[in-house]
Amino acid sequence: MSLLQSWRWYGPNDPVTLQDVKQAGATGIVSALHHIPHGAVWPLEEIQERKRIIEEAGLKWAVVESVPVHEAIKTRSAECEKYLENYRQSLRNLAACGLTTVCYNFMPVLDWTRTNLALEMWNGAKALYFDWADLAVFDIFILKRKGAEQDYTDEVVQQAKERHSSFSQQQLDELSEIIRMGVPMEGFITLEHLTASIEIYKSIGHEGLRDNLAYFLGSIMDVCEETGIKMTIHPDDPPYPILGLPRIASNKEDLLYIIERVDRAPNGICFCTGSLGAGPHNNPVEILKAVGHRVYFAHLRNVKKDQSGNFYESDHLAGDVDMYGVMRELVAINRERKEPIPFRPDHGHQMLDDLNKVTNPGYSAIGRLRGLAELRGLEMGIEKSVYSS
Ligand code: DNO
Repeated sequence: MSLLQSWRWYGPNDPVTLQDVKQAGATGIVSALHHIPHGAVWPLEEIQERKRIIEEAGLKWAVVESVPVHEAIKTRSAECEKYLENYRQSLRNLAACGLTTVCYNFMPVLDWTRTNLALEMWNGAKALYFDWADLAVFDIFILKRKGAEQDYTDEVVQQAKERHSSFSQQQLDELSEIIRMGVPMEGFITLEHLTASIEIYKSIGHEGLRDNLAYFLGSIMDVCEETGIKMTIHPDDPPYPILGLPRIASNKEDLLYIIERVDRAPNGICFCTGSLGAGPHNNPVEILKAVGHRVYFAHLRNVKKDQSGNFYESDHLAGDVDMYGVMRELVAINRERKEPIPFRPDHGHQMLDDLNKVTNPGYSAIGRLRGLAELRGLEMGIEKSVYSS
């Protein structure tokens, strides 16, 4: 049984169509109802409608990515219980439609963070990029966070000062938007909101956030066990604290802590090689060996870091992540499963015809098609050479 080759599809507004997905060779769809406000119950009819569209195209909705966890749950504030009940109801509705693998993250306020969405590669393709000095420009001069300078090395602060004085207003506005963007369909967070959240998380801290995650998991596990839902937490991207916000899913210890603290089978992991691989402290193959029994979904992507810890998203098979090692381990884990583990080529370069199109950052068609093709080939090569000789 091979892994389930999947593809993130943002829904009917995605410029990449389901027909494109089929031509790329994926059979599983990873999708979410992005138009439902965070925290609201996902209505049964809407889930059924999305499922119908996917199935009519001859595909299968394999993973729900994501059912967002409302900030009131992450911060365990006043309306937490209401949002937990909503979350449980969304899970029940999903399960009623046969959807049982759910991805989520527990990153405070922001989802993934980059500072440039179009870093030009040597061959003209464009990649997503994270640069500490650009983040510092935003943090120190745009967000003006109290004490921000202390979170960067002197060298980065110096670089940030130089860049800040050389950037045009338009460049600064763009940088600010890029950092404040998460899932493109779900809008931007404002500077005011970000500043207020940073204050709230300061008092919660690392341990507090861990407790809030454990509380969230504890509150939904019964429903998961009753309905067969498997939850998969997405690692922090990038996997270290930024903007003074705590991070609790950034390395092997964090992931082990999460699965052991709420030690129930539905408490699983979305193994994202690109997120984990961006941390100089992480060895994704070793992490997968440690937590593989709870991995129910994988994002396969590569990154290339420089000495200062800046990184760009590299070709799927070329970068700091030992993709062969990851795939070999994933294939081994998959062989022990009754259901295939879905994986998707996570992000891809904007390339070829896609350079002339409006695409969602990281989610253009052709770069992901290339990634999927390479990853499927790698999988087949491992299957044949390791298991069928
Ligand atoms: C980025 C994605 C993330 C992921 C969420 C999961 O490309 O991997 O946005 O979907 O963090 O909740």
